[in-house]
Parts: sequence; structure tokens; C-alpha cells
Amino acid sequence: MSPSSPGTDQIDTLLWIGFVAATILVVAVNGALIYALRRYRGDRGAEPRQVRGGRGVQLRVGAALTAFAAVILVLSAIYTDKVRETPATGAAGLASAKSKPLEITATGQQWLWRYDYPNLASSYYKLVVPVDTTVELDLISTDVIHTWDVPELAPKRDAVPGKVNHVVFRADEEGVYAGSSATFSGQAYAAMRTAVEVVSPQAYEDFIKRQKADIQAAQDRVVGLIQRGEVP
Ligand SMILES: [Cu+2]
Repeated sequence: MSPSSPGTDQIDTLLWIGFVAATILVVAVNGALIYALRRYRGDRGAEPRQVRGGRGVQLRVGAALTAFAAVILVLSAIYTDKVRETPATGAAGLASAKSKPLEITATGQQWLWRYDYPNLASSYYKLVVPVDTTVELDLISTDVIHTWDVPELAPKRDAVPGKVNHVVFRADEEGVYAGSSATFSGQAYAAMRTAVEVVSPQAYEDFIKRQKADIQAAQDRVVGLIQRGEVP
């Protein structure tokens, strides 16, 4: 994973903590087994000698394992807490999102994602957001449960019918981030992908203006056709 937002940094760190802890345990347990096997290997056919550990050994090993578990627990709690912090819009971000996050609605429906922006523009599949800006996605669904998952930018979250869930993230670098619908939501769920394009605030403003103008032009055309009687 290559984290590109403050929250995913912490998730990445958590994954590494878990991985290192698991590695230490695997090496320690197997090392102890191999040591014990070699050290106390009896002669072939002879009865091996019995070894008894004292109470002190048990306590010391128990204490060491407990301390190890406690360290992991505390680290995990700290980083999990940091993941939940809302990052603020930075200096390079969208000016109008400095005091409150840029709010965009993401609608999951079988089988695509639709994004509605504050100026009534909308887009399908691709979400365009400004860089260094706190974005709040309001996740809703029109049919079944979908999961919005763009791992490099945010923790994944469900879009549940009749409920609004929120994802808050701030993309630190411009680029395109791939995402998917991470819960089985019917036949074509595998094709229900999404992408987040992170652009400069100016490019974002241009994009939503263009989208809105295109939508308006298409609506005008349809209204014109109906008025001229060209649509039955
Ligand atoms: Cu889905």
C-alpha cells in the first residue's frame, strides 16, 4: 500500500506493527522449538531425559509475553485513534473548504458510483477532488449495501440503504487513485469500480463548472426536442 492521505499513513503503520509483531512471535516460537529440540535431543532409542521448568521460568516467560502484548495494544490504540482524526484543509487546498470540509455525496447503485458536487454537478465512476483539501463523502445507496474502498486515500466504508455514512479524507498528492466496491452487491459487483482523481483547486473548479454546463446543455437539448415535438 502506498498511503496518500493522513489516515492511511496510520493504517499503513498499524499494518507494519502487526506484521513485525507476528514475525517476532513466529521467529521466537520456532527458535525456541529448534533450540529445545537440539539441546535436549536424546540418543536414538534411549529414553529422553525429562526436563522440568521451575515456577520462575513460567513467570518470566509469562511476564515477557504480557509486556509484549501490552506494547502492541497501546501502539494499536494510539494509531487507531489517529486514523479517526479529521485532517484540516492545507494551504494548497480549496479556499472554500478551509472552515468546513468539501461535502460530496457518493451514491452506490447496482452497479456504479455516482458523485454529486455542491454546485449540482455530478459525475459517474470518477470522483474529482482538489488536493490538500478535507473532503467529506456522504455515502448512500439506492438498493443494496455497497462498500466504497479507495485504500490509498481512506478507510473503506459501507453505503447502506436508508442511512448516511461518512468518509473523511485529505489527498496529499495529485494523481489518480483506483478503488472498488469491496462488498458483494450482486452479479456485476466486480465491475463496480471507481477512481478518485486528485487535481489542483483550480482544475477542480473548472471540472465541476464544465460538468454542470454539460448537464445543463443536455437538458436544454432534450427540452428543445420535446417542445418541437421531435420526441414522441
Ligand atoms: Cu456495489
